[in-house]
Amino acid sequence: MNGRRLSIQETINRILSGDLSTLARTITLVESQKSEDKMFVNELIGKILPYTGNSFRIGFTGIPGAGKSSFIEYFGKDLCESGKKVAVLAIDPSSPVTGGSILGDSTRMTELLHHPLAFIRPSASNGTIGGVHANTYETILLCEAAGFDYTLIETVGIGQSEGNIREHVDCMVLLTLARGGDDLQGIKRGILELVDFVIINKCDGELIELSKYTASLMKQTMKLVSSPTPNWKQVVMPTSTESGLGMSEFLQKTNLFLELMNINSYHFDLRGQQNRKWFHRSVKDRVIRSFFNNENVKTKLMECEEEFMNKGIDMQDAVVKIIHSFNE
Ligand SMILES: Nc1nc2c(ncn2[C@@H]2O[C@H](COP(=O)(O)OP(=O)(O)OP(=O)(O)O)[C@@H](O)[C@H]2O)c(=O)[nH]1
Ligand SMILES: [Mg+2]
Repeated sequence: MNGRRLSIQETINRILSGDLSTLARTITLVESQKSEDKMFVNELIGKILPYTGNSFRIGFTGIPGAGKSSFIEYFGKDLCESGKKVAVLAIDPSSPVTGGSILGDSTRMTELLHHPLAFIRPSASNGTIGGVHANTYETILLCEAAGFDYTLIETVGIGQSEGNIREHVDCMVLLTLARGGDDLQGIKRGILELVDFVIINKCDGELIELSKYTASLMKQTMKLVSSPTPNWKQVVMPTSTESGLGMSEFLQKTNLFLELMNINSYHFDLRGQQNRKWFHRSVKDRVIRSFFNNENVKTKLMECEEEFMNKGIDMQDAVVKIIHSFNE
């Protein structure tokens, strides 16, 4: 933060009042590796927890270039035009740390970027675990405290990322492209079981027919795939952000999904499960950090490493010695 750091309470007050520059600076602290920043953020998140959980969290995944950013921009603008506040978190494991394509994402979302109801936060790839930033969950919570109605999260599909992002969101959208029947087999069933929507994107120009054909094949496939969301049958549809095909239908379907979540206690239960998982991840993370930052552990680790390399100790004995050193 520039100059004097705000107190935790002042930061919370500003976030709750929807102050976006404080939100952005706090997300930077969330992503920081400094222990003083981590302590500040941990206390802050604990205090804002009662003000979180209210956004509709949607994860978008798909191969690089499937059109995720363009889709989010189109959908996000539709939401903003209906008066909704939209936060977009773009996580891009395919780009280098300072990320050419992260800049690309921001520029691709230029219209949404300038919308007064939108907030776009690209995250560098360092710190990602399977395509999800280690601190994505905390960032979602901060956006919710700042009053966003929708949190849209973009991540590149790299196999494992879908499972990780699924733990954070209410609804998951897979964007794919027109392909022949044989290629369809290449989409892993494990991924299909995690998604609520399968979008055959770029259904325009020369690809209209093949996209529609792909959508019909995919519908057949999805009949056999169980849905991750109770009482929801996965939707398969072709779309194009160039022509606008399917985009208003997508908006309607997501509204239906949201209604369904609110009718029964699903939303409430899901938030409980998500917070519980986050609690476990956070505890694990902090235990690991405090263990490896312990001076005795650092020394013993180096000693054992030498012994191990010189074949003076086996792995199991080394582990026992290192664990014991923590309490010495
Ligand atoms: N024809 C057509 N092109 C599209 C459509 N949507 C996106 N594109 C183009 O496809 C390219 C990739 O789009 P992006 O929105 O950046 O795709 P992405 O999935 O976010 O890409 P990464 O973030 O790099 O993984 C761009 O050149 C877009 O202009 C569409 O509906 N139709
Ligand atoms: Mg993108």
